[in-house]
Amino acid sequence: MKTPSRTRSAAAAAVAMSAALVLSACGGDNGDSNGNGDDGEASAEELNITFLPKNLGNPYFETSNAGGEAAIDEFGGSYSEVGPQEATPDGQVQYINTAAQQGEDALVVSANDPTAICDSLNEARDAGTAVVTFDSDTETDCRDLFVNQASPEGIAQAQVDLVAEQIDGEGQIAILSASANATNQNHWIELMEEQLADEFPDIEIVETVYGDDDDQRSFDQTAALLQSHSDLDAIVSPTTVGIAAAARYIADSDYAGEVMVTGLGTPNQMREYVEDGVVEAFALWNPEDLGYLSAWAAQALASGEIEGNEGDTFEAGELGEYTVGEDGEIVLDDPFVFDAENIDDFDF
Ligand code: RAM
Repeated sequence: MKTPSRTRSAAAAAVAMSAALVLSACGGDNGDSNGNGDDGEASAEELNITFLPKNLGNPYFETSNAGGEAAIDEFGGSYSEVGPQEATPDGQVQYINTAAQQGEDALVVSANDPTAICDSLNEARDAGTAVVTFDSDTETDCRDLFVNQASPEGIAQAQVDLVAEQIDGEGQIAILSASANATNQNHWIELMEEQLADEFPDIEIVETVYGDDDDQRSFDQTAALLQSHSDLDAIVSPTTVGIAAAARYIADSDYAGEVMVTGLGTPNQMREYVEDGVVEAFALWNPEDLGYLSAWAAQALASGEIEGNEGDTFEAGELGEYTVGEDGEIVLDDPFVFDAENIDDFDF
C-alpha cells in the first residue's frame, strides 16, 4: 500500500515512505511542481469544469474538490462546484442539466446511483459536455471516463483485513454504509462479503444499514445496530461520513473498547478516536489526489487530447502520466492504512 502523496508535508514524506515511493507516486510535493503541469497545456484554454459531489458538506469531497480546483488552476481553466444537500440521484440531476445548458466543457461527478442519472448525463454528453465520473461510477455507457480511487478488490480487502485483525478473525460485524444505491460502496460490500466468506468464515455480517452519508442518520443507525445486536464485535463503515459518526457514538458510550470501528475514513475526522484508542486503524486514499487526477482527466478529454479509449495516456500534473484502462477506467493508487503510528503525518 502506498502513502497518499500530494498533501503530505515534506517531513512526513521523509518519515513515512521511501524515496522510491515518493518519486513513483507524485514526482514532487505540493507547491513544488516538477514542471509537468506546465508542459504544453495551453490547449486547455479556459475550459469550464464543474465538480458535482454526492452531496455538499462532506469533508471528503471538500478535499477531493480542492484537488480538482488546484489542477484547474494549474492548467488555467475555470472551476466550479455544485451539489445537493442530500446524497440522492434526483438531487444531482438538476445540476447535470444546468451544467449542460450552460455549455460546461466537462462535468466531474461522483454518482449517487449507477443508472438513475444516466439519461441526464447522456443528454449533457450530447450537448458537448465531457463526463468524467470519479469516486463512484455510473454504468459505463453514460460517462466518458471513470477515475477510480483504487482497485475495488484492494479497497474491500483492506477493510476485511483490518476488521479480521481487530476481532481476531471471528465474531459478528455489521456494515454501516452510505446510501443504498451508491455504486462504490455497493461494489466494495459485495467484494467484502466474498472475501470474508473465503478467508474468514468465522466472521458473520449480521446486518448492513445505510446512513446516507448524513452524519446524524449514520449516528442513529449506529445506535440502532448496537441495540439490535448485543453480541456485535465490530462496525465496518466504508464511508468517511459513517465511520466518523460511528466512532463518535462509540467513543461516548460503554461500547468503547468493546465494539471496534473500522472502514474508510479521513485522518482529520478520525484523529481523536485513534488517539483515544477507540479506533485502531482504518483505510483510505488521498481524496485530494483523486480530485486532482480527475480534473486533469477532464482536461485531457475536453481539450480533445484523448478520446477516453483504452491505452490513451495523459499527463496529470504533479502526479505524472496515467493510462486509460479497460472500460474507460483510470486508477489512482492503492489504499493506505492509517493508525496511531502514522496519523499525525497527514492533514486532510
Ligand atoms: C464518503 C463517500 C465517498 C466514499 C468515501 C470513502 O465520503 O461515500 O463516495 O468514497 O466516503
